[in-house]
Amino acid sequence: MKICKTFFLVTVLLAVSSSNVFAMESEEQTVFHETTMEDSLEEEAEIFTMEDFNTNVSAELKAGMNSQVKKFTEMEALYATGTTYTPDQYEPNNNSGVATSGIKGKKIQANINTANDEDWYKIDVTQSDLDESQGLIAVILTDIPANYDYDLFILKIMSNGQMGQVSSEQTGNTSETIYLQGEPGTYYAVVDPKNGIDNNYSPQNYSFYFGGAYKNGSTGYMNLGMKFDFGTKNYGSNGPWLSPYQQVDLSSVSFIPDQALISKLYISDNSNGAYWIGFYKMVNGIEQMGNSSAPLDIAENQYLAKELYQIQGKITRSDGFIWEPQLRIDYIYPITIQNLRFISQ
Ligand SMILES: [Ca+2]
Ligand SMILES: [Ca+2]
Ligand SMILES: [Ca+2]
Repeated sequence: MKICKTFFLVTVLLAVSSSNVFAMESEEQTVFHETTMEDSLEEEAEIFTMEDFNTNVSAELKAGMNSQVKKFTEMEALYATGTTYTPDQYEPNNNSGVATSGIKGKKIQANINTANDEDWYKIDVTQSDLDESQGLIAVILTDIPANYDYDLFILKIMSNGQMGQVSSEQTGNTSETIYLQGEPGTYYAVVDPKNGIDNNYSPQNYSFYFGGAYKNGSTGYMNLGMKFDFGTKNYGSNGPWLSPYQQVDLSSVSFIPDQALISKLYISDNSNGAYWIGFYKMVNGIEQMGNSSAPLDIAENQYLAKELYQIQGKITRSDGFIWEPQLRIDYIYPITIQNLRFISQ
């Protein structure tokens, strides 16, 4: 990529120096028609007095100034009509020696704002980073401004000393996404405007992420507004009694990332504190004895978090016990363009 860019620049310089821009200089002399002051007088041409001249010119100038002159403050207004212009806080970073570090696992905003700009990022990946993300690294370049085309390159000195490179080079402002089976070490990521496109730079930001391909999240305990009123009952040897279920549909909520998998599922004991015997909490048929705050007994990372949840209680004796369960879902989710909004800046 670097070689291509340098070669391109050299080609342009050669093109400029080989064409003789002075060759077209004209040798013709401009010939003025000789009109004397006297001729003018004879032709009775309209002549302005010096005073008129001054007045007219200054009026024209004034009119011209008012209609054409732009103030510097208006230049900001031009940007304000589109996406707000923000300087690239990570500059200078135009080569590996000054590459920006400290961005691992974050979603950042930066921009390609001059013809020669390219943005280098340096990321040190550790074994524990990889352990947290199933060994996978995600690198995502998105929100590329409309009508521009930036590409994404990943470089790494491999253990044998050779340079490894992988790239994503979609056309247009299509997002660039690379998933890597990671190994510990130093990676360089480069956001590079595609060559051969005029004015391929913009003050508008792109978004960039380099980090684990999976992240953890949690809904926290959610009050579902459910009440299970078991009344005053003693089923004794006839029990236990199974309540009707109540359900909550989380299959299309926006506060849980798409494709999230349940890592741990909790159902709380919240209640009015009345006496009970033999109380069991149930979520989609998974049972847990009352007074347990442990996660439910389900396999980790195998069930979709965005699901329909059916909740029931089972009880042997109730002295007016009312259960008001809260549900908590801990999950793991893949870093995709859609899910980037869950990543902090
Ligand atoms: Ca930049
Ligand atoms: Ca740069
Ligand atoms: Ca591209």
